[in-house]
Amino acid sequence: MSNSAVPPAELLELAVAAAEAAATLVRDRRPGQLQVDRKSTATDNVTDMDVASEALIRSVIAAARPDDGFIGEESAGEPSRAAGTDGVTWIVDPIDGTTNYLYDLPGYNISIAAEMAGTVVAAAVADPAHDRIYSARLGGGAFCNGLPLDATTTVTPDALTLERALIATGFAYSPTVRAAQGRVVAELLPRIRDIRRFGAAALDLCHVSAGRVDGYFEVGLAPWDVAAGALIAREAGARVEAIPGGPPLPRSVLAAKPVIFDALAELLHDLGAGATMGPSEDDA
Ligand code: LIP
Repeated sequence: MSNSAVPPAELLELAVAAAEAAATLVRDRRPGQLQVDRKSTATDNVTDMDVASEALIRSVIAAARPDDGFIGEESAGEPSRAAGTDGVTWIVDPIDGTTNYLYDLPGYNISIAAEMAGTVVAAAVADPAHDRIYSARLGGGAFCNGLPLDATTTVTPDALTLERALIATGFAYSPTVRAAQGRVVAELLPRIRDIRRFGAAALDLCHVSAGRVDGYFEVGLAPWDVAAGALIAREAGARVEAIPGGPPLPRSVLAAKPVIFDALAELLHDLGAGATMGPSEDDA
């Protein structure tokens, strides 16, 4: 099947179905004791449920579309798995926010994006703890449980300025990168309303989409952390770009309401937020 013959609406329906199936699995079949393995550092973990979730998503997608490519966080080291033959590639984080999941905290999610010719055209992010499914199709708007999302919504009638903005961020797993990120946050904190660290990039982007935070930035992310959430945030009316002075998307991401985007981008540039991860550091 050629690219032009794949309707994004069909990909969106499949993304939502796979995300719902995985959400039910990880929430309702969570074992009493998770099996935990180490990844890049001692605090970067994968559980048996991350692996089971990815296998389920992969099987749901393959049953409907066997010729699509697939890039999943837990099988990313297996190059043969990425290749597809029909121009559609799925980018999947089977549990984004694994630390939240490990500690049985809300805030983990399942993130699924469908990409065609390098552009994400359909996305679903499931938030099992709150029974929410965020979704978007390129040019079709963003939704949460079927209701439209508007990232430009503000919580007070005053014009939003940087000093009134609530900003989410995240930290890399590498201790040296974290130290640099902590220094940036220390400088940022007195210049904004407050900081939030929810612990899952895809949901951070969904919070931007819903106007629950005014902006979000992070360095050191991987494609599966950003692919779905970035489309949802853009379709909800947020601006989503790399951090000025930082690595390109998806390695660094800045998502914010348009009204504060430029001011936040300039401040993050001045604080060196994009440079907290050295070029040789691979922390995703
Ligand atoms: C995590 C992100 C989180 C970020 C972590 C990590 P994982 O993804 O979503 O926000 O700060 O460094 O990348 O590892 O839980 O899938």
